[in-house]
Amino acid sequence: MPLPQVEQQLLIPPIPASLPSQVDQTLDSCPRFRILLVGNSGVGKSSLVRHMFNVDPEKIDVADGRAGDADIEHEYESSDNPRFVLHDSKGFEAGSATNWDKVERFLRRCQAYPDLSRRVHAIWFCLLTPRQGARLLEAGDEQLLKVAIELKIPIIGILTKYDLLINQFLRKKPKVDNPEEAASKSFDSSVEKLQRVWRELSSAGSPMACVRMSISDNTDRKATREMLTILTNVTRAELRHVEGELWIPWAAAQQINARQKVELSIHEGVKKYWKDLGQSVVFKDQTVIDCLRRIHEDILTVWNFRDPHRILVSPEFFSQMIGLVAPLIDDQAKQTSSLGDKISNMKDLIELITGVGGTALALPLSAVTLGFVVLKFIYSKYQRYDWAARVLATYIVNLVLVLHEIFMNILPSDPPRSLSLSIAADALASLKSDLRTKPLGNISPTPEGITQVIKARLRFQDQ
Ligand SMILES: Nc1nc2c(ncn2[C@@H]2O[C@H](COP(=O)(O)OP(=O)(O)O)[C@@H](O)[C@H]2O)c(=O)[nH]1
Ligand SMILES: [Mg+2]
Repeated sequence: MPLPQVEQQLLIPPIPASLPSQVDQTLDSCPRFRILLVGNSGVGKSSLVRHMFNVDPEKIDVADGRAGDADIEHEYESSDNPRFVLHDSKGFEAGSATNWDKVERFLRRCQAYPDLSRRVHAIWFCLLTPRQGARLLEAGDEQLLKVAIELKIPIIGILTKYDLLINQFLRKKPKVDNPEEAASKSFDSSVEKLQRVWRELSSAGSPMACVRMSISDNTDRKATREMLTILTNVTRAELRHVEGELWIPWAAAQQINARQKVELSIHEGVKKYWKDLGQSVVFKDQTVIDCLRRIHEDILTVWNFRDPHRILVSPEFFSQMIGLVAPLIDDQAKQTSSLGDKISNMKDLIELITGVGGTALALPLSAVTLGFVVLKFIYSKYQRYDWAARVLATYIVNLVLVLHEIFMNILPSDPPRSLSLSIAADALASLKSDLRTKPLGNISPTPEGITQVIKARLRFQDQ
């Protein structure tokens, strides 16, 4: 797969306006997930944001160490991940009453907006995991909990630098023979203190959402990823009480939890473009290549990869993905004469492609290996055939699987992670090899059929 050329990118024609993005439409009412970060300077907010949203902290800084400088009104955003926006508040150290007033005023004003996109969707309340007798909450902290409860803003307690608590017990070895367990117990008792405060303030009956976090060189990366994954699940779960489908911008914004991406891909797909693939009304009169591109780009919007070279929308990647369904097209097309026999040679095919005019996506030369029948199929108008539906359904499954593979492969590297050509090529190769040993078979081209195959392949049922 050669590097996509910049000039070529400019030539990629837009998908026709008659095939509007379903995902954009869904996200239109609330395109960004808005989080208020609360926590004293140095507690680990920037590190958390860097990992969760896969952004460069240099470019989006959360008021590092500039005491008093943090303006809660400021919208911190990153061009590397357009799906989230942060507000930063310093913690409530004793005596910082003015700061507290500002936060309360800000929250009350935001939550009064009728427009969901302008409200604060969640508060991440970052507290240093207490060590040996240290206090957890400061004077103003209870006020924050009170207002969050009153305004029904999901609030999640994040106890940061958990590794330092473990270290403390490690140093006590051999007196403490299981430092991990001792740290866990100490953590639980801190959380219990927090829950006591919470119970006094909240009438809901459910405990406060709390997670531990450690992001440091002396923490196993896998352990960090597990903690971050728990935070993605807890954040999503806390949104269920809020009106609107806030989990959608959340799932698109976070860059840790592949399962949430898959679930959102399915949720959006089955609303429109994955429906009735054999009888599609929305695909009527469209060329197959545009139908595939719409499906493709909608799924990409959900995954929201940091893809500076635009590899995943390049004609090269697209033709590789078509290559995966090429055998299916070849097989079926041979058995039907459905593709219009007017086109029987390369010259006619080129006419067909150029006939679609400047709007047709030109596949790279490498795509010629796809063969005549395949090219004819994708540049022709969508037709209502069962086998065409199976091609589209198989394309969808393959794309979700390959994006999942890419996501999981880059996840272990340090953020900000960018997609590279070799990562995309490796994921494709790995999927191809999987498909050889375990072919997808005949997918039922219904939303249920597609969903079932994706989940079975990714073994989601087992979790
Ligand atoms: N040991 C340890 N250090 C951390 C952790 N999270 C952040 N740090 C470090 O603590 C310092 C402050 O972190 P930063 O994320 O900038 O905190 P912020 O001021 O709240 O944004 C940096 O040196 C981080 O590397 C953690 O979980 N464990
Ligand atoms: Mg910071």
